[in-house]
Amino acid sequence: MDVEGLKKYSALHPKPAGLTLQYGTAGFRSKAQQLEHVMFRMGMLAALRSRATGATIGVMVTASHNPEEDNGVKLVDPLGEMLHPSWEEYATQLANAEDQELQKIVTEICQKAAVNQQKDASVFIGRDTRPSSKELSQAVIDGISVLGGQYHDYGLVTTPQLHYVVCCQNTQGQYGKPTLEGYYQKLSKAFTELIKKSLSSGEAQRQLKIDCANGIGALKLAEMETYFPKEVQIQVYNDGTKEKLNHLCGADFVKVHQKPPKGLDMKPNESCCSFDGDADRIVYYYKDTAGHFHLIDGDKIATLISIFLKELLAKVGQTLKMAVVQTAYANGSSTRYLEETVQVPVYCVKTGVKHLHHKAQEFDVGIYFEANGHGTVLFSKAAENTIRQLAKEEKDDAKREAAKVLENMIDLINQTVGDAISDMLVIEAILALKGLTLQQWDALYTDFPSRLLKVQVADRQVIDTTDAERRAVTPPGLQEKIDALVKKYKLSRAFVRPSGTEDVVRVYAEADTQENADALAHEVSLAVYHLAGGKGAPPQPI
Ligand code: 16G
Ligand code: ZN
Repeated sequence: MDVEGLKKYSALHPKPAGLTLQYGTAGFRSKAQQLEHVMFRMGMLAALRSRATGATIGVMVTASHNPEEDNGVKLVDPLGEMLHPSWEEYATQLANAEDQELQKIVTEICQKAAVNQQKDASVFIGRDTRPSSKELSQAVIDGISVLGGQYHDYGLVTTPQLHYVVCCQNTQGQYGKPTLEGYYQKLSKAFTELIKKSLSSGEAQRQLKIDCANGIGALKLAEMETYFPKEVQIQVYNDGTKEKLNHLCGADFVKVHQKPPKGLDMKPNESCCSFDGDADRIVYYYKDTAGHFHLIDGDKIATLISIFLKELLAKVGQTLKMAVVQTAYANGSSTRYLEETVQVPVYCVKTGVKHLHHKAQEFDVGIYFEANGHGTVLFSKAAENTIRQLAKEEKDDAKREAAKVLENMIDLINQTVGDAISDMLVIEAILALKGLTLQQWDALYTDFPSRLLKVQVADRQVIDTTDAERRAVTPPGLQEKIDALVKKYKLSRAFVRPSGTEDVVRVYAEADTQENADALAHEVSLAVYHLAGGKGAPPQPI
């Protein structure tokens, strides 16, 4: 280790005294000015992780749907997955070390994780459009360089694009070319082939309005435009030239507030969707002729994809094991519809992409979506090989054609992580092939009324949960109280969990009517406030 270099560079990126941060579900997130040292150190950690795995590691500088003033960083593992949990702890240790302890902590990590410091290290870097991102990614570069690592800076990319290029690089091109051009070509080729099939069955031109949250999605859609088939017309709104990132727009805003974003004029029955700030989430919506807003969230996206893939798998005559993975936030109506009508097994896991991804890997075809619009589909290697072979060699025309559609779906889906651009193309292709309007898609099932609230407590970690966060184990008495409250309402369900990204406890409730869902959520909030050390004034009724 270049000890002098380390001293010099860490002095350039000093840690503010007394600041401790934790590598959580979304990596590190904070106000941008507090993050320079974290970026420098995550550059170092990526170099170490690269040496430990013998592969290229990704570093993405973004705070996703958070306000423009925030920023964040997360590491991407060799196959484009989230950083392995055992290294999250090293990330936290390194980020919180005092400047003079850095060398010692690096040596400790190398010992614990058996990192050979003589090996080559290779890191890919990407960043979102935040004003602070460029400088912060320079700090990442300093961290990689100080430990003698090589890097490639992709500059402005969506989070899923960075995951994609990392995966391509480490699979020797099997997943595609590790360039943005390679990404655009792969997706657009698959999409064009799918769309052509729908056009031959008489589908009209498709139109879609996209709210890009004033973020990176707008830039990347513009780059991709030349690759799109002309049959699909997209209009980009909130492209970042006028307004602030994520301000009153984007997938998170639309989902949380259940209303259209600012800056997108929506006529009745027009198809619209929103990306989030780093383009790894998507939700759809429309306004009906009476002016009512209809949100089509991640649960309904998972449902559409499940129906489509199940039909195709039946057509190719393969008994591949398919399942849907959700979190406790999935609307109960979606779970019921998937299990009873689509007849696909549904699993519930803890909040956070890594948990969903991990579970989905257990199946031949694992579809996972969070209600907030983050999700994708994973195909096992064996399933993929079978499908590709059938698409090439199957004698039965109908079966072969179905296998070809599946093959294009495999190529269109970004299997490394949820990807708004890829998901949008998947959805558009399915709607076109099935000849479905947004209204018909929306009508598959009706969401149960629900309410999501936040409660402030002194220490949110006093709440410990089990059963994929659906039951509280501590503080004592809380779950019993929730059970009693839930019993008061019909078709009801409620759970509480400490947020992984904000200093609050989240409360979720469903019931037969909106009034009842609101009342139940409020009563559960009061129970949390009283039993888990509420801060400030007690929660008010909605
Ligand atoms: C992070 C997670 C997201 C989850 C959200 C929950 C990743 C990449 N992102 O944004 O999946 O839905 O946190 O936030 O895992 P919460 O813990 O504050 O409710
Ligand atoms: Zn995001």
